[in-house]
Amino acid sequence: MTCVTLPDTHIDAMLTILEFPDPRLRTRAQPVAVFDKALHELVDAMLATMYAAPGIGLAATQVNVHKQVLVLDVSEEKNAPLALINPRIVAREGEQVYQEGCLSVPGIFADVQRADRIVVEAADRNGQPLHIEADGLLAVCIQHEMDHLVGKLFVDYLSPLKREMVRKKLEKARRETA
Ligand code: GNR
Ligand code: NI
Repeated sequence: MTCVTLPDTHIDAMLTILEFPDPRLRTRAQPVAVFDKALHELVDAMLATMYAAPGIGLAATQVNVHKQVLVLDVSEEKNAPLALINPRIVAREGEQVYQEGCLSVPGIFADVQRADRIVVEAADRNGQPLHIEADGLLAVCIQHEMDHLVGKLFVDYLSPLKREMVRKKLEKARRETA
């Protein structure tokens, strides 16, 4: 296992993923201003953590880094990594319902309604502009990850009663593995 340098800390290439109801998941991420080596190392560590989980996306918020950084790969072959920095949705259209999961809410799956098609403006890891027109799973994943950057989780779309059931189920699962 190699080590990477992150801003003001040294941590393993595999980053620790925060789990609901950790209050740090409610933090609003700050825009990235400098596209430096530390940012590249963060992106690479997030991709490694996402692939290892395994997951199709990961937001910096989930690894307790509160910058507007997300990574994803919705390809079958897991060979299409994408990093979006400072993403903004500039257009949205239609509705779709998808059964979502989240690495921060392990073992829980629920239907969530989101926009069917979105247009996203972002920067890539070098600060170059990215323009992405997404539909289907890619659109779901980008919206799910962008929610993380504003402190929102997919379970927030469920009723308070269901969310409480999720919290208790995770608490019980953690007790049993402790
Ligand atoms: O791995 C993931 N799968 C997934 C499935 C349906 C909808 C959204 C996702 S994202 C999730 C990884 C994750 O938690 N990203 O924040
Ligand atoms: Ni998630």
